[in-house]
Amino acid sequence: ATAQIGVTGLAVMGRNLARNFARNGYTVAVHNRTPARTKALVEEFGHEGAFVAAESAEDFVAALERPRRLMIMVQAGAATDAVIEEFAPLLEDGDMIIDGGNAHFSDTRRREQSLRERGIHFVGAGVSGGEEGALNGPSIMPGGSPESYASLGPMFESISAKVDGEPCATHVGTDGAGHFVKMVHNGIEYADMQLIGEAYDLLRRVGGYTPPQIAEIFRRWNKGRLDSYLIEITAEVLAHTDAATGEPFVDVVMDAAGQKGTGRWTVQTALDLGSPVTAIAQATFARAASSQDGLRAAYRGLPGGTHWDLSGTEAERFTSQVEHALYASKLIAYDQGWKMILDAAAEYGWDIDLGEVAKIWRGGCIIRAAFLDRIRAAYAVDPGLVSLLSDAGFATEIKDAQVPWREVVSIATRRGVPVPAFSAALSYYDTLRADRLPAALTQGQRDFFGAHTYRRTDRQGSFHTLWGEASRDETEML
Ligand code: NBP
Repeated sequence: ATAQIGVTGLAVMGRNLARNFARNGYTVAVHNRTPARTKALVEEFGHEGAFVAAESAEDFVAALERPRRLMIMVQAGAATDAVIEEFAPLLEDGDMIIDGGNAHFSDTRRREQSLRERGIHFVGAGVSGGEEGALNGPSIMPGGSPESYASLGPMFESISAKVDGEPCATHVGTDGAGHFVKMVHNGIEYADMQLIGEAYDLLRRVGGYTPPQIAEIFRRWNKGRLDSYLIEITAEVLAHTDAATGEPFVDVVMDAAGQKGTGRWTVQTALDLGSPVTAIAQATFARAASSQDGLRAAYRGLPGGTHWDLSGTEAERFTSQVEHALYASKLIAYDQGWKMILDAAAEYGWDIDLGEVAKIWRGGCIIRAAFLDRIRAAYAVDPGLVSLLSDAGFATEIKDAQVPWREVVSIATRRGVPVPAFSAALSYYDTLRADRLPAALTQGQRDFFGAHTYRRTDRQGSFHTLWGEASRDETEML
């Protein structure tokens, strides 16, 4: 037994993670259901480090030093359960199974509990950064027991991305906390991408800019507070010309967005938790709407807004307004994601350090951005922040964005350019900052038709009004 870690499941992700461990000096046992993949890995990349190729499950387990660290990188869902069931009987007390796939956090909670009862540490670890990240440094979000992190942490930290010398890996919390946080990361990613898409659409349809000109605008923004991987690649995509037609690449791509499901999971889970992640939800629905061919055909050609051309100076001013609107909306989308993590932490008893989450998202993952350093700094000042807007710096930026943000949403509405995420973010902001909400009327309606009762602003207790009675008496309910 010589290997410090074993990786089973050697498709793109597993293969690259195994190579990353090996390149960092660890001896890695490698295994795959179809042995050809194991053989290919060792043949192609054996020179990169120390690999122990195992054909059978027994050989694989025997190759691992104790306590064993066995990482599963197979398809999420039934395949993961099958692989756990294959290996768990071969393991002993204190051994660790790490699932680095995109598991739903509730599956991770179930698996953790059942393996804990069998003396095995089960660690659901969110791994972000795709194929490239897995090889060169992902952001790693492990859940599971603190004891397992004491053993695995140094290894995860050594293969993870580094920002300013700090690793993008930390113990997020117990059981499913790591996969939960990875799911919210992806939800935020959906929102970030949709907001960038809306900014592009506005610059094009209202600002009158061409895709290469918008690429330049994004490059400029990427030098400021919006500095991020997603803005950087957006500029690349917009600057790209299609070789076959000579048209801007973005104009030859079908405008129907796909999804693999993590955004949907975020929204479904948010509904269960009562977390109002409206910008993330709009971004997820925007992808769904884009793929509704029949519905789009039925709506196409219906009347919309008014068109008018902007002068050169107006377009420049509008560009700066869009930057404000994008930044403010992004701030809100992140705030929604952060609050959702807090809500889940309360629900599932996780002790999650939100400043640490910002820290490990600064590198390796898709939403990596300078902005995350700001979030981290805000939590360093006040670890108990309920909202990012309670931070003085973010509060100032939201204040400065007020006029341009509202102007952009209103121009978009008048011009008939869809801005579901910009407007959801703005409405969320206006909802939460309001002194009074029409929720009072909702309560009245609910009490009227369903005797659902209401609370009063001036007295304690629960009340019901006898709506059908002439006197409309109010009754206090016990
Ligand atoms: P895939 O998700 O395509 O899974 C392929 C691997 O699963 C192969 O090794 C395959 O073995 C194995 N497998 C399957 Br399918 N069913 C199995 C079973 N019943 N028993 C044993 N092995 C089985 O691989 P991937 O794209 O490398 O992703 C791995 C995990 O990482 C997934 O959970 C994915 O969601 C997650 N993830 C992916 C990315 C990404 O960018 N691709 C990013 C982050 C996380 P075989 O070779 O014998 O068919």
